[in-house]
Amino acid sequence: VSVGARALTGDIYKGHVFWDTEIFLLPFYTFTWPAAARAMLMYRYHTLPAARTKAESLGYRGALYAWESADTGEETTPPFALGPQRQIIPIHNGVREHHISADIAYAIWQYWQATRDTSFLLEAGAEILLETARFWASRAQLEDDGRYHIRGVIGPDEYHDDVDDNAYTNVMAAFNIECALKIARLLKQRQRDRWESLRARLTLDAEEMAHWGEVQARLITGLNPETGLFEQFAGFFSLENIDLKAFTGRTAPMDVVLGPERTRLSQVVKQADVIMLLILLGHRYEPRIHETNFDYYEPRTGHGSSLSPPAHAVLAARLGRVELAKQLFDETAAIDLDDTMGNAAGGVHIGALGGLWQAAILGFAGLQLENVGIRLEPHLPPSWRRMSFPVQWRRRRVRVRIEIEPLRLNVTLERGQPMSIHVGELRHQLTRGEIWKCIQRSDGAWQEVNRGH
Ligand code: IFM
Repeated sequence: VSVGARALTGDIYKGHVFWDTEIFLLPFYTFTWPAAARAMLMYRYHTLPAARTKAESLGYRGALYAWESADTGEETTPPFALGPQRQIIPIHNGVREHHISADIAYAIWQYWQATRDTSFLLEAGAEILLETARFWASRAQLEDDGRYHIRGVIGPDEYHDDVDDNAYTNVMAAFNIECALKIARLLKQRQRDRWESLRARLTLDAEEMAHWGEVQARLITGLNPETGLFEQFAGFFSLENIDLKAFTGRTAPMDVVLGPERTRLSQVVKQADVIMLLILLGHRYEPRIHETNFDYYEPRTGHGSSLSPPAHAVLAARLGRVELAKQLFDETAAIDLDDTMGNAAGGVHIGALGGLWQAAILGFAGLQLENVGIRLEPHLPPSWRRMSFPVQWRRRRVRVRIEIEPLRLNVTLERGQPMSIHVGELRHQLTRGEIWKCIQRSDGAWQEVNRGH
C-alpha cells in the first residue's frame, strides 16, 4: 500500500495516491525509515501491470502510472468535475499528467542512492526504472529539428493543461532514462544472470536501449544556456505577464480570480514547476541557474496547491534567502494548523507536511547525498536557535545538531560503518560514536572545533 494525498485523515481525493507520495513525502521516509519507503515503493511495483496497461491504452510502450491511483493502480482520476453552477468541467490530468512515471523513477533512484538496497533493486526497482524509461522513449517524438519533443502534457503547473515540452517533464524523463541505463549497466556487470532473465522477460535488447540513449541526449530541455532560464514549456514566455502583487490579500486561487481561460493564456503558475525541477536535480545546475529561475518564477507563482509553498521554501533556503524561506515554511504549516486553504476538514495535506520536512532538512540544514556520505549546508532562519534530526544513509544512522550564533554543527555517527561528512570546504571521515564539531567563521568558512566521543 501507499499513502494517499490526505493520508487516512479525510476523504478529499478519496484516498488516491498522487506524485505527492514519491516527490514530497518519500524523502522523509527514505532518510529516516527506509523500510517504510521500500514498502511504499513496492506499491508501485504491485501496480506496474496497471501502468503497463495504461501506457498501451494510450498507444505507448512501457509503464505510464495513473495520475490518481488506488488499490489496483488503474487510473482513478475523475474525467470531469461539477463547477459552482453545476457545469461540467473536464479534468485532463488522468490522460495528460505523465510526469508521475518519472517522479516514481526519481524516488526509486533516490532510495537506491540513500540505501543501496540491492534486494529491492533486483526485486522491483530495476524493472520499474526500465519500464518507465521505455515509456518515455516511446512518448517522445523525433521532429524535423533533429530533437525529441514531448507534446500535449500537463506539467506540475496544472493551470496550463495542454502544453508542449514542459521542462520539468522532459528533464525528468531524460533523467529517468539515464537512471535506467545506469542500472542496466550495473546489473550487467554485477548480476549477469539476474540481468539476463530480466532483460529476456522484458524483451529488451541493445538496439532498444541505444534508442533510449538517443532520446535522452536529444530531448528538448527548455534551458537557454545564455540566460540560464528554463522556459516552463514551449511558448510560455510569450504569454501575458500578470503582476501577482496587485492581487495581494486575495483569498481565492488565481485561476478563480482571473478565470481559467485568462489564466491559461498568462504566465501565472499554479505551483512549483521549474522550481521543483531545480530542487530535484539542482546539483546538475550551477548556482546562477538556481538564482535566475527562482527570481523569474517565484513572483509568477500563485501557490494554488499546498505543495507549492514548501517547495519554494526548500529552494529559497538553499539559496540562503532565509527570511523568505521561513515565511513560506510558516505559510505551509498554516495550511493545516490555521486552515488557510479552507479545506482542512477534508484531511491533512500530507504532501505539504512532507514538504515541510524537506524545507527543514534539505533546505535549512542543506542535506544532500554524496557518493561517499552526506553533505550539509546549513542556513538557519534567525528565529531558530537550534535544530536536531536523524538521518539514515546506507545502514548508518547519523544525528545532526545545528545551532546559531555563530552557526555550529555537531554530527554523530550513532550506528554503522565510517562515512564521509562534508560541510563547506571541510570533509571528515566520521567513525561510530564520534561527535564531529565544527563552526562557521565570520568569513563564512567552516572550521573544525574538536572531536570527541
Ligand atoms: O498532486 C497534487 C497536484 O500537484 C495539485 N493538485 C492536488 C494534487 C493532490 O495533492
